[in-house]
Amino acid sequence: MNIRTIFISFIALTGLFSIGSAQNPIIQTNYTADPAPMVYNDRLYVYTTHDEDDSTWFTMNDWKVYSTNDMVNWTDHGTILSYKDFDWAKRDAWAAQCVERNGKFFIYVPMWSKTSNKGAIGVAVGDSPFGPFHDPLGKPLVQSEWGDIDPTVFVDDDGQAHMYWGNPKLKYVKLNEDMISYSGNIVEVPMTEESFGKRDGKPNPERPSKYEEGPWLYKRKNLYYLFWPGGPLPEFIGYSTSKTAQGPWKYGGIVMPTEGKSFTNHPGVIDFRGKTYFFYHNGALPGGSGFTRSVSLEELTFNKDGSISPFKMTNGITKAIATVNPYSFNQAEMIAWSENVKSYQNKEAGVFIKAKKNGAYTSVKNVDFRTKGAAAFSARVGTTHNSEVTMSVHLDAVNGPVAATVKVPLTGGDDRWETVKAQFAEKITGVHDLYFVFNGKASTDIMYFDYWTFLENN
Ligand code: FUB
Repeated sequence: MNIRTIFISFIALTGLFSIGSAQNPIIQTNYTADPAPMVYNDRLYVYTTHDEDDSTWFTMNDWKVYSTNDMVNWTDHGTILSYKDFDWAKRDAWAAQCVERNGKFFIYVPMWSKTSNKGAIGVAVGDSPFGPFHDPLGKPLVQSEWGDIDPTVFVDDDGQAHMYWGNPKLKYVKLNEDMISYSGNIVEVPMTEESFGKRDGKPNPERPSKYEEGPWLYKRKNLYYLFWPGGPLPEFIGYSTSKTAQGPWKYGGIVMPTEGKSFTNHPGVIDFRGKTYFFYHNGALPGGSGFTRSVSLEELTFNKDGSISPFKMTNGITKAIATVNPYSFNQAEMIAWSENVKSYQNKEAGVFIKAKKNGAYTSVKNVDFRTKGAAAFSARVGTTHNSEVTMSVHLDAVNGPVAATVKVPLTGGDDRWETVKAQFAEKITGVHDLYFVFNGKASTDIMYFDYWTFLENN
């Protein structure tokens, strides 16, 4: 019996078929929030903030970036910037956005300034989506008053860039071509009912409309959209439109009603390969809350007149739009879904993952073994335990047929790694989802895993 026959028998026995399971939240290996998507070289990146584990406040020290080629498998590129990279900042690495212009990457970041003791917005510049980024100004780009948070930057077709930001006020500036300075004054946007809707509940002079914070500027068919979290808390996401990037804005309605175990939400909207995607956050991961949030994703569709009908949070996008090549070196931190796995980074391995419990697993969707099929599997792994630790590769379900099992060597630390190999009795061909299942007797940190690859048959 070959592996394909085993799999078909397995399906017949269990009634299970490889239908898409939950894909939201898209990142399970860290708490992430405030998603800011960017497309570069036909790949979709999402920059996120990072809620520290067990946070009971917005304890946030750094920013991360993840990317995908297929909308379901997300590669963790690790921490790319921290408030510590800015001499003038002392905490609060809050909602950021990165944009590319002329081959340079500009990330706009709000932080608490130790010089003014107020929030302020800085900018860092890098030569790749992952940086390294540096602060070219040595001081904030914008420092107006309390509430200088949540920058969004949009470069228009004519080259003019605008940066909007603010809580509770909404402000903008026209950025210069260098993207690290601006022209003219900071403009305060009138918070009218017509622009941002009539606020429910008790009148709040500080917040005369529904607008709270976290704006996201986006353009479609010559219409500008501002997406923003609205109040009173817990936040929903609303939108306003305008014929120019500077307003006047017209309230459009609710995009995403309040939902999902977090009293904040945050929009990020982007076009990618002919579709529009809407990123947001909630508290959906185990241990999730308003201070331990997680980034999720939906497809965004527009009505014929450009308006948006409200939609709810779902299980996410389950169908991959491209396949994964198993014969490349694939990072262990490229994950469609995982349980009880955390990601880390160090000098020896870059970003890698650790299985925190016996039975922890990661999955990778839509892996194309082609017709020749795979003959062998290898992976770079290690453990600190001398009791038996194994990693099994299952096909199409976490308890699906086992394609390969490797014994994980005692390397003694995640700064020491070994590459292990497994041969198959039978070929694997065609398209499969892979499940890497980690087993060992220890109560925590079962093993660590850096990358994997298959060898194609001749
Ligand atoms: O993540 C910290 C703050 O919470 C953000 O800056 C706001 O938009 C809200 O999500």
